Amino acid sequence: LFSAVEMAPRDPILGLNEAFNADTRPQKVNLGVGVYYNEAGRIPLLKAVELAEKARAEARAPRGYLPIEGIGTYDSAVQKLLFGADSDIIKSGRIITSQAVGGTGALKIGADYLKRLLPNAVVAISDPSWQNHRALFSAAGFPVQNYRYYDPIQQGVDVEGMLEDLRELPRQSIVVLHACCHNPTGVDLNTEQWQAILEVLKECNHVPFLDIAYQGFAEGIDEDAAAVRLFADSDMPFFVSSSFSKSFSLYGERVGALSIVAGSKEEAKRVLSQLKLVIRTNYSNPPTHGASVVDLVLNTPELNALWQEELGEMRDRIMRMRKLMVEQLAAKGAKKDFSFVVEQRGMFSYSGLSKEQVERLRDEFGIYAVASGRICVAALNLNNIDAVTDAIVQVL
Ligand code: PLP
Ligand code: TYF
Repeated sequence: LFSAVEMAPRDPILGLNEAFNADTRPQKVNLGVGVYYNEAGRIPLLKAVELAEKARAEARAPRGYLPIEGIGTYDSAVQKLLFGADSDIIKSGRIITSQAVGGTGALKIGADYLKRLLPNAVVAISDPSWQNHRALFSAAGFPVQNYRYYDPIQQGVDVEGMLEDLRELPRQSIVVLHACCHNPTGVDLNTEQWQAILEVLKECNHVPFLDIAYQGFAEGIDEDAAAVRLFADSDMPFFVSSSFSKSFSLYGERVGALSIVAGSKEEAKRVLSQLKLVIRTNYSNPPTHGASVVDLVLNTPELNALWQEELGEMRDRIMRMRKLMVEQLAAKGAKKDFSFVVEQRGMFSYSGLSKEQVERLRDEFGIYAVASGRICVAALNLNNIDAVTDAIVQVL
């Protein structure tokens, strides 16, 4: 049966983790995978999460099946975070939200539902994008194209190119957009640029699919949801996949959500019924633990405030690392200006290092980065940053 099965390629980023784990050099540093590490170099267990888990253990909650769309109070809390607590669009009943198995699971059920709704559509993703976007929409049966996004010369967004490419897509294409903290570049659209993109999407009847996996990592919870809220004010139907993997440091618990904005409350109900069919034939219903913890934190004012404080600390620490990296590289006489690193948002920096330089970082210094030159700034700390900037200066 399996004699002719070929070895599939490794995921380029998760594969890096395997190589890193196998590396025996004690000074090794993993700047590959998009995970937030604290100053001690560990994935934190947030205090708010710890308290919610304790309360949950003490309540000895039974583990029955959840509804197909997950925990209702969790789904409403997700809507408030994304659209704003006083959002009119929530009150209108036009949004449906379903708990999902991480942000990836949200993209997957969204993609599968869209395949039923628009079987002949084209999907467009940014160039570059999180590599799983292409893989996931291709696996759902869609042809996947790129739209121009990152301009390496200006280290910014090629908005004109992006608008042009979006206009040239067939009408009613599905357009995947990073709502904030673009992965891998760390370069986001500003408000005017979002507005211009929105106009073109509307004109072409495209279906926006906003992916927000780093809410709270750029400026703040509300600020980082600005694009989602702009679309909410537009009357357009759209999809939002969201994730708590990073913002709650709950990577392995797989906590995310898919929200869909429809034209009316009545339409939204029918859409939810169809989405539930997709979920039922996929994993039946989502797991309880992670979403229960997030539900308790978001819906308990003191825990919510504590979580926001902890998220703010993560955001501030990343910014300190960006600044320190730029200062050290300049002080050490790097043959390149890295000041753009402080302008980039979220966990990543598109460093501009070449594939060969990334290879040298790994082989000679035990420093792991993605071949594209993407480094995870959230993995830097006061113990490893000197070694990292020394090594970068040497490979330049
Ligand atoms: N979307 C983007 C842009 C991401 O960077 C990630 C990262 O993991 C995800 C989605 C997936 O999130 P999750 O780990 O919750 O599946
Ligand atoms: O881009 C990253 O590093 C994160 C983590 O298949 C990730 O989004 C990477 C690859 C993957 C799943 C998650």
